[in-house]
Amino acid sequence: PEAPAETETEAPATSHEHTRTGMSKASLKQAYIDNLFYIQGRFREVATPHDLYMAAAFTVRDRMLERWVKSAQVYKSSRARTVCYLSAEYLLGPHLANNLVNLGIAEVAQRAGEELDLDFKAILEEEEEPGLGNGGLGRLAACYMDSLATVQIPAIGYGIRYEFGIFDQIIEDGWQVERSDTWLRNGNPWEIPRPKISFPVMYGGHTEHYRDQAERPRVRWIPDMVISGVAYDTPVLGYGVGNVNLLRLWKAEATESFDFQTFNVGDYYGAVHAKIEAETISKVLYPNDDPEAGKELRLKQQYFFVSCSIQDMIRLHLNTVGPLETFHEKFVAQLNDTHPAIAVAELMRLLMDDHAVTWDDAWATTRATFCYTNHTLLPEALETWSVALFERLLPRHLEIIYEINRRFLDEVRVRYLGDEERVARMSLIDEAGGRRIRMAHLAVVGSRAVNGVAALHSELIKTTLLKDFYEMAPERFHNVTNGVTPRRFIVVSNPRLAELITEVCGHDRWIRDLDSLRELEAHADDPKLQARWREVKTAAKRDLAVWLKRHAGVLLDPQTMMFDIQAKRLHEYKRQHLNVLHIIRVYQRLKQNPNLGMVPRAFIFGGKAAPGYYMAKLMIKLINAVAEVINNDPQVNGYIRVAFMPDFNVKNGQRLYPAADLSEQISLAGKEASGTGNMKFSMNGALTVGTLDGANIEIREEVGAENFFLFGMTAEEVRRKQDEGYRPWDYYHGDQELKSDIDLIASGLFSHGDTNLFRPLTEHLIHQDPFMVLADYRAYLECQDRISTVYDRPAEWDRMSILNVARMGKFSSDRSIREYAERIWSIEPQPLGA
Ligand code: F58
Repeated sequence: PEAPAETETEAPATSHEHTRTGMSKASLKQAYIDNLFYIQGRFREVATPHDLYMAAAFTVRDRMLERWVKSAQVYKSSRARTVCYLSAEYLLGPHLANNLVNLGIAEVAQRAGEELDLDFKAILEEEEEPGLGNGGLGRLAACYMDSLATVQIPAIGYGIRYEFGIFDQIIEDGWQVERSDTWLRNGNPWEIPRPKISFPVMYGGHTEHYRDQAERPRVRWIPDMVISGVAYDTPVLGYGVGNVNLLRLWKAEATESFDFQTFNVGDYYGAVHAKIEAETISKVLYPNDDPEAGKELRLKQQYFFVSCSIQDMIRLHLNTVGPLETFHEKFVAQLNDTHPAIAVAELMRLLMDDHAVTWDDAWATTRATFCYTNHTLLPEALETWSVALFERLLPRHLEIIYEINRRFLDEVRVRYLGDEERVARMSLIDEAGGRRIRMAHLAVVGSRAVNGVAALHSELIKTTLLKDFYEMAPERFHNVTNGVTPRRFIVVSNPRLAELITEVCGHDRWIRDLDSLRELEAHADDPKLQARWREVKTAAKRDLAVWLKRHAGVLLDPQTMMFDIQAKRLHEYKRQHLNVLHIIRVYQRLKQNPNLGMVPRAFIFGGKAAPGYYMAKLMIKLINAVAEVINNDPQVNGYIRVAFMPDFNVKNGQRLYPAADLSEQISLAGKEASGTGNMKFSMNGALTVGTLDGANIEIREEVGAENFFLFGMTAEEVRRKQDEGYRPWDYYHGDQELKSDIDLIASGLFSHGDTNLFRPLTEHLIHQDPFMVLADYRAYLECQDRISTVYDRPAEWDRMSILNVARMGKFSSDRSIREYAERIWSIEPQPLGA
């Protein structure tokens, strides 16, 4: 089965109580035992934990496949308009628990497991997550896949089946050490290989211009390398519905004809080499959260999955709906950042070169197909590729980009007579220095809609990054504030909270209609609810404490300590070092006054640093160094402890969000496009300490300013201060406590007397401080003091926590997807019953 538009499938005659796919406890038990035997070749007594997991996975998968076939048939016969989400990353997290919840059989499956004497929790723990993404952008794609299915929008997610996902992080001597992620080692029960769905992908060579039989000018691309992309399909089931969408990830392989025929006949070693080179393309995810310019393999990856995906869309369209003129009516393609932006040139190429469509018609179709989401304003994260690299790798696409640019710039000239500066600014080619292609400009010019991911971010796009484009076509600019799926981030990860909410509301409709959490508001002051709310939180903290004891060797007291958590990629703009400065301040206060009656706190961090990002790695070392001193100082360690959770990923994130009292969202205003961790924490009853950045602003609006701990400069104030000439040195000398905190790091206290270790960090703060840590330091400390005061008044804190959850409806990714569907995609739900 292939949703949503496959031709070759007929539904088998199965019903929900068919022995193989029944949903009753008895059917589940029987199916489980059968799968253990017929798929794993084991029976209970000799099965390994992994066998037990695989049997559970196949039992769940069978139940999804039945719904998948039905979805494919309905979508096909209704010729449903379909969204294609193009993303180089999907940070999916473990499937099993999520699919059980979406199928609505989590409880019955648990009971079935108990009757089979299985350790249900251990089985769930056994799953290795597909870490096919770096951070927020990849996780957003995964949340959107869940919501697309749940709100019943026909969709295909296209991406890359990396053999090695984001590296595993271990901490050695306080430093991050990377280990390769081998998620496919034991097989992946959730994917179905489709060897017959494969496409050639070409690289290099040259182009030839010729006239076809009708004397039309045509172009042919003669590549010097051809590889093949093979589809691997993962079904994505919506919550409480019958809709199953398709996540189609491409694996790179050598083409048979290439390695054994076209390529040097008889040259066995050469052929094997070609195979390795081809397979390299989908081998590993780039672990950087900002692109290093000029990585040839990265461009190869991007083009690889884009080309396969666009070829697949054309195939599906020709198989079902018909002529290419209506391609954009059948499909809308969402570009998740600029990584797939080459799709604009690829669709043009395929329409013109392979299907003899004229430039004007191809352009009209292309422009009507694509939409582009921007996820960053940081200049170093904006993708550009050197023209020279393009010429070498994608010569035909370079020609097409030049022609798009020529026509586009002519429009600009006619619109803004004589404004050649504007023409240079808007060009797809950056002519300054080495000539480079601006992928964001290609994405904008080739799309009918552009959006940012939170209100502030979308405004900044219009006034800074894409100002010229906005002035030319304001109607194409939108905002769609990010969201996260409450299935994974409440129901799966925090079952105690989910149960309590359901009990208080008297229904579980909130899981698909998060706005209905508002019903909790009426109970926010109820002492009985507050007590239970607190119990739920403490239980989650206890779980986390047990885990951290085991995996980080730190002992935290869930009963007395406030859990203050910052979990996200390590980056200077996210300002983990601001958090550390606060910890050091509290430490110094305690040392000066050991009887200071303070609220005990556990400061918990999690996050990976890009392997080549020196400063981020040094921040991890600093956190661990501070942890070592504080946790071993008996004078203070009854009050404060510091823990670094190793290997923050989706699975480990699910342990953190439920256990947080306080969520740290402290980026410099204007730098975090949206943030989504902020939403996950708040949905689980954490209060936020945050700046007016990204979606924090909207979270504060929703939960109420009185239920949010705000500090720091606004984006506007940041800009002004930068324009005036920011001088961190003045802050350093103007604030005794700040100076003494930084000096304490520099003194060698946290580095066994080594005064050099952290010098790059402290010096950088004092002299450059590009993210204005020092300017926001004082406001942050004052805010943290207010937080401690409120935490000391449980009734007040609990009320605020309940109200945070009650008012998080807006941040369900279901809402985001509905906005995309209505405002950007013009696409209607296709309801299918569960
Ligand atoms: C993130 N970007 C934003 N990029 O930083 C965050 O504010 C936002 O909430 C999230 O996107 C979702 O919109 C992000 O995660 C990456 O990881 C890219 C990986 C590939 C290289 C470029 C950055």
